[in-house]
Parts: sequence; C-alpha cells; structure tokens
Amino acid sequence: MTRLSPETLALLPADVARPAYDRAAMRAGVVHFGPGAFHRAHQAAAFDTLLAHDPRWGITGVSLHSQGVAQALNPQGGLYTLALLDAQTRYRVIGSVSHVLTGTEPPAILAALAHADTRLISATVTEKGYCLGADGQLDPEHPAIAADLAKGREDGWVPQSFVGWLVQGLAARRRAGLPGVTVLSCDNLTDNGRKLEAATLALARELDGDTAAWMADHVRFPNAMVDSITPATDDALRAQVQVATGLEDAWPIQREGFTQWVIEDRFAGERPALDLAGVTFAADVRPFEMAKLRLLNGAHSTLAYVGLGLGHETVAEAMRDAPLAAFVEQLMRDDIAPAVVAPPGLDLPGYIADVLARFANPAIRHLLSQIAWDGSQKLPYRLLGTVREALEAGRPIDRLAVPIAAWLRFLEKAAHEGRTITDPLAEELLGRAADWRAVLAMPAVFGPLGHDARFIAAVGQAHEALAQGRLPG
Ligand code: CS2
Repeated sequence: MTRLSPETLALLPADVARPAYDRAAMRAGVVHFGPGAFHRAHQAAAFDTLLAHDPRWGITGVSLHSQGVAQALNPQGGLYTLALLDAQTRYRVIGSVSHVLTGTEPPAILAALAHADTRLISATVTEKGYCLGADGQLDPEHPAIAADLAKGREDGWVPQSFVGWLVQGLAARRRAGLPGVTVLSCDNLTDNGRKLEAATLALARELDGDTAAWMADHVRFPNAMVDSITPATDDALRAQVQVATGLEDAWPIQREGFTQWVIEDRFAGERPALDLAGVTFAADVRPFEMAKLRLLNGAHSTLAYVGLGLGHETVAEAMRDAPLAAFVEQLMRDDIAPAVVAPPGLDLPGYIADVLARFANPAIRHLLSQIAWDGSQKLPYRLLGTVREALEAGRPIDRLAVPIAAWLRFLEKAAHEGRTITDPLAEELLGRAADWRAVLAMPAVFGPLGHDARFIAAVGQAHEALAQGRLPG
C-alpha cells in the first residue's frame, strides 16, 4: 500500500481535503510541545487553515518523552489524516506540521526555540506536564524540576521538564537578541497561561535572573480555552482512513466536528490571524475556561468513573444509560452551573444541552478508560473547585461527591485486582486505595478540602450509595 507523503498527496480522492497552500514555501513560526492527537486534531488544523493565507505559521513539533509521533509523521513529511466524525465522516489531510523533533535531539530543539522565524511556542503537555503542586505553583520537589534546578546553571544542560525547556529556549533568544515570543498553553488547566507564566518565571529566577527580567518585556503567556472531543486512534480508524484515502497513514487521528479555541488577546509581537480559522480572541478567557472545564470536563470525568463502575465502555454508551445520563444532566444544571460565571452571551442551559448532545454522538467511540487517566491531575480543575465553592456558598454537595467517590472506587478496584492505572501518582494512590479516607488525605490532590468534615461525610455517603448500586438523586 502506498504511504501518505508530499509525493503521494496528488493521489488522494477528490473528496479528501488537503493543504490549500504550497508546503515548500511554509516557514516554522510555531514550536509546539506535545504534538499528540489533541494538538494535531485541534490547533494544527487551525494553523492548516491559516497557512492558506500566511505561509509563516508552520509547526515544528517537539515530543520530549516519546518517539512514536516523530517515527510516524517524519517519513510522511509531517502529513497526516484527520477524520471528522459527524453523521457523515469527512477526511482532511493536514499539512501544518513540517517536522517532529524528539527529546533525543536537544540541540535541534534549542535551535527551533531560538530561531528568528519562531513567534509562538505552544503546548499540550497535559496537566502533569506543568509539574505544579496542589497550590498551582511550580513544585520544586517534582523530580524533573529538581533535576533542572540542580543542572540548570551548567553550560549545555539538557532540561528534563517542559518548563525547563522554556527557560532554556527563552535564555537563548535573549542572548541572540531575538524579538519576544508568545508562549501559549492549550491544556485543560484553569488559568493555564498565568500558571505557566508563574512556573516559568519561578524556574528562571532560580537559574537565570537576566532571562527572568527579560521575560517581563519580551514574553507573553495568554490564557486559552481549547475544546474538541478527540478519541485516541484505534485500528478501526486506521482501516477506515486507508479505505477513504487509498493511502497508508501511520498515525491518522479523529475528532468530533465541533471545535472551539478562545485565546486571550495578549501576544508578544505579532498575533497569528487565527480568527481566519474560527478562533476567538477575547480580553478575558477565564469565563470560557470555567464553563468548559467545570461543565464539559467535570461531566466527562463523572461519566468516566461512574460509567466504568457500571460496566460501560464508551461515553456514548454511558449516555444511553438513562439514569446515568439523567444524573449527569442534573449534576451539570443544579450543582455545577451555579458555580460557573458564564462568558458574556453564553446561555448556560443551552451550553449544557449542546455538551450532552456531543457526548451522545453515536459516531464517536470515546473510551471512558481514556478519560479516566490522570484523575489526580484532572479532578482538582474539573470538580474540586466547584465543591469548594458550593461549600463556601452553603449549597449541597451530595451529587458532586458522587464522581469523587466513583474515582475512589475505581482506584480501590484496580488495587484489589492488582492492576496499575495511568496516573503520575499511581503508586501512592493504589497504595492507599483500600481506605478511601487515606486517599482524601493526600494534600497533592485534595489540599485542605480533604480534611473538611462535610466533604468527607458526603464522599462517604456517595461511596456507600455506589457500593449498593444507587445513584443519589
Ligand atoms: C477529556 C478531554 O480525556 C479527557 O479527560 O475530558 O480530553 C475532553 O475530551 C476535551 O477536553 C474536550 O475538549
């Protein structure tokens, strides 16, 4: 079977969309850390649209901890197929990624960061990639940060953390007299840009005071809200893509048709005209972030842990379980929405209905087990803020305690069966899992909330209800 590549693009059937620009003229204006499925389905597709108007915004991907994306994409000249899953699946070959570097090539990463063409450094490194503590600040005891603190004053050090790479890249730009740069977090963290800014500044102050000072005038870290449901690639997708395109693609990806990207209008130097690709620039992104993280991601994690406990496999399947779907809807409307300050013009009941319809999309096979990854990193942003505010406002937390209890049961079950889980805190979580109170007492996840008697009581009740197969109404 012929493989997708710049040479074989012309063989694609007419109904498969392809880059509407000359890829040979493309320059790399973006260095992106974490070119996984979400980035390639979402941001890289927006840049692919922009490139038809402006060739300066190609992407160099940087995959620090794995070789897989580089091995799949580089032989294809960076090209890959995106399947858009709606009633009718559409296929689009994306050309915005020119090359993917890996952590085995530190000089090339540094050269890309400190290149005159680079105007934007962006990231989807997931919550754990930021190395933050429960207080949202850089955690100096995180092994990667501790290593960077130990080595970062030596010449030619190789950073272990993403934040370390930013400090090294910014230092190289400063020394080379290059103009400023925008650093854009595209991860599901509240206040993602500000958190990354604080973390980068904290490390820079320790390692290189001149770069820390230079950042104030030359670097901006806008907040951003990103949204598009992106199930992991499976064999079924590979097969479908091969049939639809007639070419072999080592790593096609898929997402729902819906996509949203809201970026704070706070750039260092030039702002890419991403509005041409449907991106919204806003003075304040926080209300968008809050609505999306608390409602969509909070409900997603609820479906994942409660749904897995009930034996479901995918989000759409969990949504066909009428009592579970009704529970999640009530949780969103009655418990989460009161803790959301809606962005201007957003109708929360309508937003909730749209999110539920997206979850129910039968064309998407989104595994609950994928969403269940990294619970210790996700729950604080998705649910615990809502719980804290409900307690402060004197609202009930009975239903909000259900996904937390479902997560605790998920851990308990894995520990009992001797399975591991995907979570940076897996070892400690599983070590404590037999006693859910011991998990609540982990400061890295729950902070002071874990010692709140009302919270402990509500989680205890929810835990009991789930053990009896009941969903508290
Ligand atoms: C999901 C998200 O895997 C997860 O935890 O909740 O990836 C979700 O699909 C996206 O944030 C939707 O924009």
